[in-house]
Amino acid sequence: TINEATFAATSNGENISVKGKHRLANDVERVVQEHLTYVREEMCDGWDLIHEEGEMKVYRREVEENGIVVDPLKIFHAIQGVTGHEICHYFWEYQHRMEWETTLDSTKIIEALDQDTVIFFQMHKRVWPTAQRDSCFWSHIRCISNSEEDQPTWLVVNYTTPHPLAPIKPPQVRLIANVAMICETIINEPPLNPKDIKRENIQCKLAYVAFVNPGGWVPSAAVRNVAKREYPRFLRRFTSYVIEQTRDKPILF
Ligand code: 18C
Repeated sequence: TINEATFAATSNGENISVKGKHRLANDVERVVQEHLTYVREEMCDGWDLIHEEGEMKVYRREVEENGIVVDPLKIFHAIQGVTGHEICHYFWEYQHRMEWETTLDSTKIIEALDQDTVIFFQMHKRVWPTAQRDSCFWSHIRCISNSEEDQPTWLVVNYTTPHPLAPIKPPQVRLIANVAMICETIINEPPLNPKDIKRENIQCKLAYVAFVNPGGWVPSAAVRNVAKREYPRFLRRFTSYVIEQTRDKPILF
């Protein structure tokens, strides 16, 4: 459907803000919907289970574009004692990032588009002997209600965008990322009164999806080794961090 914002965006050839919608609102909407469709697709031909650890399963599909590894990655996990809202909150919020992210030298917010959407500029740790990577992406958090009875789905999407405050400065190489964290909350043996739900009754089913293009040539074997080691390490560390942070706090549904 063509709405006013689409019309404004196409008629003058660039994205502008229309009636309270920010200039990237259409982009955000499209990418969120793509992730919601993609996450439900069956894991069939071409997907390899590259790592399994308790409830965590890491899948990858080997894909190269012009000799550059751009392997899509999907991780499924189930975490006891936390909600999808809590997982997404800690994944999205800037002030917690450096406490669980081990692959960054720095992170900063360069623009807030609305209360759920900000633009980050990040400097990644250099992996010797390849050039250092940086990234610039919008980051959006959202709650989607499915029905009256079910807990809502929470998601965060991080998607590369150019920005005047983040010019590419060689020797840094800009990586291109399209990442989603999509979470559902399950309540096991729900007590009659919802107020009596305890952390032991809840579980978060999580899907983490990443398409990362390193933005320039790096040896395929090196990228695949780093990815195979670093993604499970990230999810292990991040989920333990959320469990630790929320343990004694009221449950955030
Ligand atoms: O999703 C994650 N973090 C979010 C918040 O920061 C955000 C990040 C998106 C970018 C992800 C891409 C990271 C590539 C970093 C390259 C440097 C790796 C450094 C390793 C240091 C020991 O959404 C969690 C992200 C978890 C990232 C795990 C690392 C994945 C590596 C992917 C391969 C890319 C290769 C490029 C570098 C060349 C390496 C030989």
